Amino acid sequence: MIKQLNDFATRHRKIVYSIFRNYIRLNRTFLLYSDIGYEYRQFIQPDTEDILKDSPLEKFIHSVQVAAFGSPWIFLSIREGVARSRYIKFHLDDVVFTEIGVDEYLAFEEKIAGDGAQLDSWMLEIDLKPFNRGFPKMKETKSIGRGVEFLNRYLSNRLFLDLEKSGQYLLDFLRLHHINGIQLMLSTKITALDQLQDNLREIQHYLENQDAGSEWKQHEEKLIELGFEPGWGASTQIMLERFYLLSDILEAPSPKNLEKFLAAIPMIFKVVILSPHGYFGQSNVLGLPDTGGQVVYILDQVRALERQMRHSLREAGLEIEPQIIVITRLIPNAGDTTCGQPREDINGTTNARIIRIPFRNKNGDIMPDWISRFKIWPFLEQFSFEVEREILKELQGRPDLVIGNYSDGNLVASLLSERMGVTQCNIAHALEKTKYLFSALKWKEYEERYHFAAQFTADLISMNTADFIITSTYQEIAGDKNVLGQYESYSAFTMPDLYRVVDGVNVFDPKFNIVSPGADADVYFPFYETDRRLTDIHPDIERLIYDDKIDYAFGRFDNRDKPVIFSMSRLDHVKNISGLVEWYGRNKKLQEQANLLLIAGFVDESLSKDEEEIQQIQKIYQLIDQFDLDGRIRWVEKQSYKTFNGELYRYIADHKGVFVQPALFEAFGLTVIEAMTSGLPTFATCNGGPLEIIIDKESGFHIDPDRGDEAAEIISTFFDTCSKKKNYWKQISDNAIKRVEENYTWKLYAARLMTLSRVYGFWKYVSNLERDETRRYLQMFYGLMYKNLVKDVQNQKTDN
Ligand code: UDP
Ligand code: LCN
Repeated sequence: MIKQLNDFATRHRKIVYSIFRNYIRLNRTFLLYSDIGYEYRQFIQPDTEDILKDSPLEKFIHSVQVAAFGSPWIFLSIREGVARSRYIKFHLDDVVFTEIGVDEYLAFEEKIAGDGAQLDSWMLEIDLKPFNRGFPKMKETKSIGRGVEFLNRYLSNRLFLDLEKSGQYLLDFLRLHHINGIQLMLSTKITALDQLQDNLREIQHYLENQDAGSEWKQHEEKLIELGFEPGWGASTQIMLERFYLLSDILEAPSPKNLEKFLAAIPMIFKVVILSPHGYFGQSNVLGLPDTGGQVVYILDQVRALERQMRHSLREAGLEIEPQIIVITRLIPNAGDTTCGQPREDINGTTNARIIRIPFRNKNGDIMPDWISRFKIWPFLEQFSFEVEREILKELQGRPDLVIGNYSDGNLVASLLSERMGVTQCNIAHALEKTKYLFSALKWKEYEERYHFAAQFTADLISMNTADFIITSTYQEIAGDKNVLGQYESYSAFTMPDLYRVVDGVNVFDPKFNIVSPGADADVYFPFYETDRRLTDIHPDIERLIYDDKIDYAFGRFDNRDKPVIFSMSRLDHVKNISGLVEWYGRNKKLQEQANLLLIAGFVDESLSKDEEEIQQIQKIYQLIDQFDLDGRIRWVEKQSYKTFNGELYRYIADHKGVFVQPALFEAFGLTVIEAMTSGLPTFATCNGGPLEIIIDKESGFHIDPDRGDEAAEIISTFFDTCSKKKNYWKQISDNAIKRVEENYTWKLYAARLMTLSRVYGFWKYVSNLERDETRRYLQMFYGLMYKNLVKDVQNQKTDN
């Protein structure tokens, strides 16, 4: 590529020179992908058009992610495709492109971004690459997020190539499992691979002559005699299937058989789910600052997991109740929520519960109030110790799987999994790094408010200690052809004067798996399923939308016959509810076509304790005034009852409304699938998960939050088309319902998560020793970097 580019530059020196001089003249330190493309398009004139069209330069320009300017140099980070970054420097006078290493590129960024103080100083470089050299990596971008499939191929290959050694691992692994003092799967009677194969033959022969429906108990004596302990199956048929599978694997392993066999081993009985920050409760919490989809996700996840775990334990012939505990923070001053209670049983489960453990200050005093997720770092280590003690007591032993959520939960999961030797799964929900422009490079500017230095350090640690990582979409890992993935953004970045990451996370690592969540099918279902509808609450819904006397709402609709444009979210800056108000305000036609209904935050500023929320409240009022939206907008405070909200989506669908998700960035977007499955045509941000959830113009519409006028136009055109084409609204609505039903369900999710836990549990066992170096490196990073950064957060006053 570089050679072609330089050849082109030699042939068309003047054009290349002018284009880059043009960029320099803009006098900006950094230009991003979109600006680079825009300026380039402006440059093209009739006399240059033919030369530039499809030229190496044009391709190059389209691949630039960031251009950093320090005249006469321009350093460029380019992305040749998904997850494939390279770094180039360009000298304006020489008109020559030279490929450089990531370290040189990042050093240049540091130099031009800062105040120059760090010039030529030594920088700590974080490089995980040498530690991962021995570990298998995927090569194809289409494999990203399908790590378990790759791992099964790799493991079965290893078994195939060296049955002696790998088979012994498998045998040892099968002797490892026990529950409540009962040995499972294999006993110590079987010590060698040959013996296992012989005994497998014998037990198969024996069981083949028994009634397929007969149970373990009836054959216990024979099974035990041959070294087979409980856990193989509830019936002879199931046991036989599993014995056959193991025999096949030991003879000619295939990835499918290996996955199927590992997925059947009963090894997950006790699961701990960590979600420290926010208000974690089952009622009255949604829509509060920091409390949204993560809570909904975890509660639905727990219900689905418990069902799935119980089912697979029964299949394995074990009458054992699965145990799931969600660990969160106890907030003594929790208002009208349950977050001040140390325990809460989870509705819809038999055994799962929430356990709350307080944050403490340095003196050991309990922190009484809610603390923003950006400021919780000083409390996590102490929290993790208390959590460990509580878990051991509660579960009477170690858990089999620890699942972290968000940066804080994932860090605590790392600490616990290291201390307890348990498989660690991470779920990020919404990494902050890509939400804010240059969040790492300009970390100092963000520090006082967001403390990204501690957060990104915690992320790096937990991403590298995790045995496996679950994401909701592909783009969360590796973005798309134009946009950097959220995890990908951790592969190389710099925080000037702190450290430079040259290899932080590799998205080709098989630890990444896409397992998308769903929407609770009992609550969110299509509007036309009339038998299930909650028509009794329609008067309450109507009051919420139309009654201008209720004090938790602002505004009213003059014309009730118009359909409603509905949006609901927390009132964070990133959610961009104020953006939606502005787009609506600027489009008179859209105002004629539909009313705007918002559910978000508080309408009374004095009730909010969150800085960002207060700013958004003020901004929305200012926009309503500026565009004189009286009579067309209705803004209701957060609504935390999901049964009510489920019926509200459907009520709006009854009246041919639509749903808009205008976020500047949305990691996944549960409201998007809730609205879609209710049958609402949905317009959602193209930045993040919705880009993947919605197929544009088929099951909904993508809108670009940076092009608000265009977004408003897309919505307006939709209403136009609906008035011309009788079935249009129904067509999009049906497609939306179908899209969610086929791709986003909790049943699929739970089965997949359980399979992953077992396969990665085995992988952890096989590769444990080889990970010691990484563990030690990360411990040092934690001790010397993270703990210091935390002190800085601590030194700031913690008043939310
Ligand atoms: N939600 C709610 N009431 C509100 C705002 C949000 O019940 O006032 C719910 C919403 O239905 C969804 C969740 O909170 O289930 C928000 O999840 P999403 O993934 O859309 O965004 P997050 O808040 O996690 O960033
Ligand atoms: C957090 C977010 O910001 C959302 O985009 C997700 O849908 C939610 O968590 C659940 O994962």
